[in-house]
Parts: sequence; C-alpha cells; structure tokens
Amino acid sequence: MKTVFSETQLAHAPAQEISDGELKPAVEIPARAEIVLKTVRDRQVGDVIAPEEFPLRHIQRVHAPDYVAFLENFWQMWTAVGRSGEAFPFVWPVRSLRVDTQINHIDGLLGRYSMDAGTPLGAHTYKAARASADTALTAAQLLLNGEQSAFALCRPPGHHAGFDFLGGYCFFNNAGVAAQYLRDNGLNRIAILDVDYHHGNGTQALFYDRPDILFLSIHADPKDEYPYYLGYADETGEHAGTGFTRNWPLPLGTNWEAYAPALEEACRWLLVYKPEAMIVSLGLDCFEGDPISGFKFKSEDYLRLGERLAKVGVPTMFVMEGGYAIDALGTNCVNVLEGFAG
Ligand code: SP5
Ligand code: ZN
Repeated sequence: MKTVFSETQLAHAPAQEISDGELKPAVEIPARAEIVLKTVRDRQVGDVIAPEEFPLRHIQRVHAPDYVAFLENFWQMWTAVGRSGEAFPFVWPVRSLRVDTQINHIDGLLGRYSMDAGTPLGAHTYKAARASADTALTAAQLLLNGEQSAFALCRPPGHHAGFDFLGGYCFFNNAGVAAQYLRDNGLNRIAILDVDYHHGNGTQALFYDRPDILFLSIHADPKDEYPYYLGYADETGEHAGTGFTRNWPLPLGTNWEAYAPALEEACRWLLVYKPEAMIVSLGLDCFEGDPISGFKFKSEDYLRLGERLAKVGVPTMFVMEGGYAIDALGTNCVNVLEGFAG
C-alpha cells in the first residue's frame, strides 16, 4: 500500500493548546506524523510518495469560499493587529447572536469560523492544512487509478472541520474533500467509516442531507466526551440523506471486545450500501495509552481492526485523524494497515 505524505504538513507546529479549560502543551504536533512515517518505512508498508498540488477548487467543493479565504489570510490579519503568538479563538456567535453580519475585526472572524478554543492557528497553519488536504486528494487519485488501497498520512487532521469552521485540531476536512473528489470523478457511492475516538461532527454535517456519501461513525458517547454537540444515535441523516448517517456512541472505558459488535453493525451497513470506495477516517485515539481519550484498545486490537476492514472487500483509503500516544502511534497505525493488507 502506498503512503502519501508531505513535509509541508509539519509546518503547523503549535506549542500549546487550550485543553480542559487550561493552557497545556499541544498534543497535535509534527512528531505524530514523523513517528508514523518512520514506522511505515521500518515495517515496509510500501512506497512513500509526495502529494500532488491540487487546485483550491477541490477544497471549495466542501468548504465555504469565505472560510477558505479566512484561513489563507488569517496570519496576515492577526499580525496586522499587533499579535505575534499562536492564536486561539475566544468569542463565539452562540444562540441569539448574529452570524451573518459583516465583521472587520479578526477576533470576530476567528470566533465565527471556529467551534472551540483548542485549535491554535499559527503562521504556517494554512499551508500545512492545504498540504494535508492534498495528501488526501492524492490518495483518492490512487484509488481512481485502480489501486485497491492507499494511506493518506494526513496531519493536521480533518474530521471535526465543517463547511465553514475549524475545531478539534482540524482545518480542512481531508476525508470529506477526498470523498467529494471521488464523486466528482465518476464514483457514485462513497462510504466514510470514522473510527476516531471522537465523533466526526464535521464530516457528518458536510454530507448529512446526501445519499451518495454514507457516513458511519463509532466513537465515545458525546454526552460524556468532545465534541458534545453531535454524534448521538438518533442522528441518521435528513432529506435525501435520511438513513445515510449512522452513529454508534459507546461508553467511556470501551475495550475491543465491547467495540467489535458496533464495528460488525457498521460493516453490515457497508455490505448493504455497496460503496464503490471506502474512506476510513483513521483515528488511533481509542488506544488505552492515549493521553486525552477514554477507550481501552491495545496495540494488537488495531491489527484486528485492519483485518475486519479488509473483509468489507472495497477499495479503501485510510485518512489519518487523531491519536496522541506518540510512542505507540506508529505501531497502532501501521497495525491497521498491515492487518488490512493481510
Ligand atoms: C482529531 C481529534 O482527535 N481531535 C480531538 C480534539 C479533542 N479536543 C478536546 C480535548 C479534550 C481533552 N479532554 C481530556 C480529558 C482527559 N483527562
Ligand atoms: Zn479524535
């Protein structure tokens, strides 16, 4: 299986994040990609190739042009008001406030285009996020070229980012951009299976009213875990997309044995839907050693996950999402890829 990765993705290198209401050392850091890349090479998963540079219009197929422009211009606007350090949003248009007015100040824009204060933006965030999306697009192109599988070593991740907002360490929805690219290039039914510990709220929202992109997610119950405001079992799609979103919220403390039945159910939906391609939003944060998460996967369980996904029997691209136990991240990620490749 080919891996797609660009060093440009390392340029987003936050020092700190706001987590649990406090400033803490950032966990979504370049070392995550570096350890995965090293393990891909050590365990000879396959060639590592650089992404192609795709035109912005592919990103704008799923993200609002004004949001994309905001990200592109952010650092210039932030420094123009005298700021120099990495940026955190701090005011939001919640209920009863207006989201549709013309705002000039960068602080107001930053709040409008974000869902949390845990996602710092720096001087190089845009170019890294752009490269991460290119990595997903390149993996999608590999499937279109006839490859049976591909690994998009994306970072920063994507599944919390929506049509016009960032959050959860995510800026562009890499899996969503790839799914739309596959649709735009002749495939009719795409399935996205999100196995990150956190619900993929951004991806779900992008395709909630569409039957052509099935969204399935297994994750920590949002009543007890980020992102809190989406990812419940009664969210099953709307309008033409009714029935094409499914969520399996699971309790904190879930181990592989308790997770496997939900995975089986998701795989049954895949069997019924018969996608022409599958995108796995591959978070590795269900791991027992993850510093911000509450599931209990062991490293070997990731082999089982890969084996099960292979049995679905569909051309599959893996898009890396979360996973913050740096020392085990390469092992856990490559276990999925090896389990899949057999
Ligand atoms: C892509 C991805 O995995 N994003 C995750 C964003 C999570 N942000 C909220 C983190 C809250 C951490 N709370 C940890 C409590 C453990 N003591
Ligand atoms: Zn996650």
